[in-house]
Amino acid sequence: MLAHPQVMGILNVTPDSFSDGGQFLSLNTALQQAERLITAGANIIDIGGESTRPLAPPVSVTEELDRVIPVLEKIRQEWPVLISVDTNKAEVMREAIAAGADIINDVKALRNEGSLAAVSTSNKVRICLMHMQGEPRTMQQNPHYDNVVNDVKTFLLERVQTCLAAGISPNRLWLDPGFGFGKTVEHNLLLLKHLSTLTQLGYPVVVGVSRKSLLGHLLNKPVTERLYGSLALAVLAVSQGVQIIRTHDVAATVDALKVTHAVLQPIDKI
Ligand code: 7PJ
Repeated sequence: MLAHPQVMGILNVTPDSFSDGGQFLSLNTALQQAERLITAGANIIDIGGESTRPLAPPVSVTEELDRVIPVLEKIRQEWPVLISVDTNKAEVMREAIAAGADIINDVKALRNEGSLAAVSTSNKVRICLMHMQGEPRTMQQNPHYDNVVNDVKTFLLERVQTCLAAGISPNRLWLDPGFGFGKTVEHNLLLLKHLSTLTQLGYPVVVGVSRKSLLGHLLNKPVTERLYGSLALAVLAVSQGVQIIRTHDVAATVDALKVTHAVLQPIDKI
């Protein structure tokens, strides 16, 4: 049986995220949004307390914990959904795991001090290792690769090896090429075209293209009008074996992936 693709709904609890910043700051608003995502069919809720926008101000550990942990605890109490925490801080990882997070989603792929030890406090939490070239503040200035597909693959395999050497079981690892993180439009398109190079590695692959500037460039449309483009890329990704789509628009993505999956799965009757 081909696994059904999973939809990871984005729950930003930041005042400054690029497309929905500031809307979900209070606990109640965050929970209402979580409920909307779950009702729309999200399998995973990805809670983020720090924006990775190039010009976003840094957030302290305490501030990030205050934003993320109460929301995580409440969702854990109320719904049986998988919970992911989008963070690159070891302290936030530790607290999130202690509060019952199922997945740590790290745009730094556990390269920050203490992160490997933090995710090792559990022997079951999943880890999404994402590729990023450079640092959020400067990553879009002049991204360069010899061969973007190969370079991203090599980086992710190196991070996998580091995790395995630290005793993390391979079935806990997910990979993500990190669309928009130190990549030109052409780099993003090449990665999208060759996603099977990553899915062939045998780890679940996550793709997050929802409303991103790649779509803005291709469509010349603002963030509020990038849904159809986002759906096209989600379908292209899943047709190459991607198992998890990270998105703001859960209901539309769930439908798009349901019909995609119906075609992709083995059909016995001719
Ligand atoms: C991603 C992410 C992504 C994973 C963000 C945004 C920017 N985590 N966190 N993959 N993007 N795993 O949502 O536009 O692509 S923040």
